[in-house]
Amino acid sequence: MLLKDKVVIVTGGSRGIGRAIAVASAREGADVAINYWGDNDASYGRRSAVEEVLGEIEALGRRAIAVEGNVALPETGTELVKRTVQAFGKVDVLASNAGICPFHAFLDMPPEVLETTVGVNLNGAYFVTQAAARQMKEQGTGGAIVATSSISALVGGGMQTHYTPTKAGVHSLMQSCAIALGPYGIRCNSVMPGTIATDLNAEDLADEAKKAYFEKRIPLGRLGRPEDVADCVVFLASDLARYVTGAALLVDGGMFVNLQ
Ligand code: RM4
Repeated sequence: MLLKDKVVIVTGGSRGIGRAIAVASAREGADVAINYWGDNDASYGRRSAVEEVLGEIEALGRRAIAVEGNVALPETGTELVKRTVQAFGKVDVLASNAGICPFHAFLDMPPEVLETTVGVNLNGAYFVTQAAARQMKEQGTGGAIVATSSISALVGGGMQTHYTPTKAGVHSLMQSCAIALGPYGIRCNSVMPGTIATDLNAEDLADEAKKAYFEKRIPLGRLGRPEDVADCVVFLASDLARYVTGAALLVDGGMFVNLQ
């Protein structure tokens, strides 16, 4: 039980990688607070998805709450931490995972698409990390923060000019927070998922040629699964990584290093 009796917050916890992190944390003994964003787009935090993941966690014998909110708003992180402490008495781990990637060309990128993506992916990570770190500092028993950056922090994407800078920023945020929060025993690291099959990229990967390109480019021969990332987040959140902070872990099946 790598996270026995820990309290874990997961943003974007109702789907994809976030959902896998929430369930993996519960499997390792944690109680879990998930954040979700009940947008007018049914694919964002649809209530049924939230109920499913809460049910999965409770079926593992752990407690779970769901708190709706757009992480791009500073008050969301504050409310999320408050509700978590009210429910479970503390915060030990933050998985700052919420993120969007509305693929779009650069030359006609609407300002609002850029602003929304930066707001959720980078500003949101900043605000939630700040809120969780304040609580961890007050508790005085350290903590672990794991951000979902991306392989896109290291490489570009022609349809992701608004997105890749946010993932580079999330990685850099963890490096700086590792320094700022180290004195309080709070570790900050990021995972860098490669191409993981989730609803974030389902439309993009519906292009069979693109999917085949990725599978050929990945030495392990398959797209990633959310669980592949979640287990790495659990490692970085656990005491197995007690001397790891300011680091980044590529979880990409070898794609990044595969030029030829
Ligand atoms: C990742 C990477 C993947 C893409 C997701 C949405 O950073 O670029 O290829 O599917 O973003």
